[in-house]
Amino acid sequence: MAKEKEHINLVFIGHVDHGKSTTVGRLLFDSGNIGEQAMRKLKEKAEQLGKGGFEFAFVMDNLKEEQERGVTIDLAHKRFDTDKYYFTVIDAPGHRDFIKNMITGASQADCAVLVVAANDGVNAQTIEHLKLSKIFGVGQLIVAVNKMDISGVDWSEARYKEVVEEVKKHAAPAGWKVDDIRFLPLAALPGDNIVKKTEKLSWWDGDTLLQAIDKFDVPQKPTDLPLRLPIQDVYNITGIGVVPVGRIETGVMKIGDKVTVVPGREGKGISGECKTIEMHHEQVQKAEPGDNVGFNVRGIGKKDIARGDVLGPSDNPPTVATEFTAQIVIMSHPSVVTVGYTPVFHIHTAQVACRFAEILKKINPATGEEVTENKDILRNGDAALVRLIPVQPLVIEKNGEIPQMSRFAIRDSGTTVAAGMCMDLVKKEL
Ligand SMILES: Nc1nc2c(ncn2[C@@H]2O[C@H](COP(=O)(O)OP(=O)(O)OP(=O)(O)O)[C@@H](O)[C@H]2O)c(=O)[nH]1
Ligand SMILES: [Mg+2]
Repeated sequence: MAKEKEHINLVFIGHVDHGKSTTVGRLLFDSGNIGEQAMRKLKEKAEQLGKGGFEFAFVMDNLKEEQERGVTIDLAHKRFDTDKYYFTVIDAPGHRDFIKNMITGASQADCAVLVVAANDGVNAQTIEHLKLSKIFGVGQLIVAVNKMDISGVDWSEARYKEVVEEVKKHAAPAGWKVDDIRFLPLAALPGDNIVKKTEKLSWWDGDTLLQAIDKFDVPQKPTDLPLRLPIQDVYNITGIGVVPVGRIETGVMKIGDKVTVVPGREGKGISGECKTIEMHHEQVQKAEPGDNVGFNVRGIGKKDIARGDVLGPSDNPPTVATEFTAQIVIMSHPSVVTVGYTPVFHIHTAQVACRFAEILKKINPATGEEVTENKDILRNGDAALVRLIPVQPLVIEKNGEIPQMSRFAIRDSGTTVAAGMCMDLVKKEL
């Protein structure tokens, strides 16, 4: 069997209306991933709705409301193949009302393309997305300066350079290494420099968007970090016994390993030896990050562990926290967040209520500066450093040590109200 192409999750982010969906639609169409016929239908539909020019955006914006309003609301995923990679392209919304969908998209992605309209330049959500993509673990970034055709920009190299400098200025405080970001100009609507080079940008001798995304590095599997395997479910299978299942976040699991699952039913952890590992119904000797596995551990019964527990090596078991400090962003809370608030936190496979014990610092997300007024009240858009107390034992790790196990979403009344990551914690001795 031929080796499968490497897979990359790629999210398109940026300010509302800067042309993310149009860029994705163009990329799919110009590379032959969407037929002429389908494209003609979308064009007719866009014209019927009085949204001429949105036909490429409609490739990703499939919802009726999205098409009528000409704005992306929810995430759309599409498979897209180049000679080198197989991408899952994720088109995120730019409008700030739908930021939680953007965050979900960013947390699923390895790499991002930040689309910035040349006429508009850096805008509120350009800055916010630079930050959120970094917070939620996007590793590599391309900045596409779009709408180079638009009147007033007229393919100007000087304007392109201005926008590049503007983005660089905001990328550094958001945590990006500016020298690692790649920049390129394009015009998504007419289709210049997406797949085809263009004479209109005669001064540009760099990559097209397609060439640029093919130069992403394959995301590294965090095999050098300690093993962390959040349990998704536990089955009892005749002939094998108890089979917990889950996806390996970090590290490597091998048959014969001495492993410990925490907190476990008793809250003290439970240990055993890994006897079998199964993936896609086949027995394997070892499993790595990203692998979904079922396994059997001698010494662990069905009642001993449950969803939300985490498995690790017995000599370096996962951390159970009695409290933790986190950096959070409030995204869409119906009112305000204050001390005492106890919503449900979603961390790996765990769902645990945590109480806001203290607001340590309120931060202006646009500048990163501390805000001193109304320090005790957090509203939508606010960032903060807070101290949190889980109401029951919770496995979480510091972002500086195992970032994959540090990120969480806070949900309340069916929506994501905030997101964040653990910066420090008080460890429970088991
Ligand atoms: N002139 C010009 N217009 C463009 C270009 N790319 C996109 N547009 C227009 O910009 C508008 C917004 O395009 P979208 O692709 O929906 O923008 P978006 O970033 O996906 O918007 P949201 O998802 O709602 O944040 C549409 O009218 C497009 O036709 C371009 O290269 N040149
Ligand atoms: Mg869109």
